[in-house]
Amino acid sequence: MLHISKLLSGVALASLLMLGTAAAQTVLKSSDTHPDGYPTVEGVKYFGELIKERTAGRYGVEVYHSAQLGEEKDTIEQVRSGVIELNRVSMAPFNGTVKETIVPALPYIFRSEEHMHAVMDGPIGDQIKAAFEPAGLVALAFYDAGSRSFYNSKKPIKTVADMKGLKFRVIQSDIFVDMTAALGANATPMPYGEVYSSVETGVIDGAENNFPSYDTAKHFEVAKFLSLDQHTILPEVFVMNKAAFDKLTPEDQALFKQAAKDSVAKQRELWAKKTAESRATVEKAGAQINEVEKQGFIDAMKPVYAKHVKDDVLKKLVADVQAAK
Ligand code: GTR
Repeated sequence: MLHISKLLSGVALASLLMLGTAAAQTVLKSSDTHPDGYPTVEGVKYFGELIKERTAGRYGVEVYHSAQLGEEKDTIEQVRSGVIELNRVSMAPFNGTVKETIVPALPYIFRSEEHMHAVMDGPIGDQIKAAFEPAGLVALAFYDAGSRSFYNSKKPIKTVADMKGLKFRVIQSDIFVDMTAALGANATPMPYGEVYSSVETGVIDGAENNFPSYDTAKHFEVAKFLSLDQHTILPEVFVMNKAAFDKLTPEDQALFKQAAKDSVAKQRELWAKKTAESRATVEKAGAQINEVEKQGFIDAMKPVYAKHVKDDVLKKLVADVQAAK
């Protein structure tokens, strides 16, 4: 008897130990353009650990990082059609389909990262999240992406006049195209994965992004002048295919939403750390970073607002964001 109970507890222990590493019963696929270890990849992995733990292994997540499933725009189609269940992307590529995402993508709409957090963590953020549903998606969380600035291979940009004639790759959104044009430069939207070689071969002079992207995609190697105009403080979005979400029980839906919320704190912590590390890395590698005369950039954005903030819904949202403390 003693032997059997010992044996049984041994088996129980072994299966308990396995729970941590064994695959979940239903593994949800998630895409990310960034490499393993990048704060967004780690944020989604953390979400996966939480749901696995909280559903006792019924659900888990596999993150396909490093654009294994394709460039961002293609993976957005995959999550909308249900080929994959989850995706972590920028909100800029949604500007044409989910109009409310235009608001956080507007240049200089946020006064600081704190202002962005206050807005996106509150009712305005909820309104933007809800706007994803008609596009077949449930927005589970917003993740930090710092601020985006221009970098190029030619020279430091100090004033708007320095932008004249430069060719930049911008993220795939008309707002970014129009913003760059309003600054006197030329914009080409193209997939993220093509930026490095396009700068290297001189097809473009540079691009725009945050410190962790500038670092991990190695753009600093080919475009060493980074000018901190900080045109947007646009957060990322973590979405789920709506049909897949609707199939969950109400309890599991609440559990997924809570896990996503809990992963935000983790991602923000990782983001702050990675931003500092990336800045140090690129500076050490010879990147030249400078401040710009920002007011000139802010003033130049009037036509972008005039063109993209047209209907009453967007006008009210913009006013609400500006009024938020
Ligand atoms: C990054 C963002 C990516 C991708 C990329 C880009 O900051 O995290 O999702 O949108 O920018 O510029 O394409």
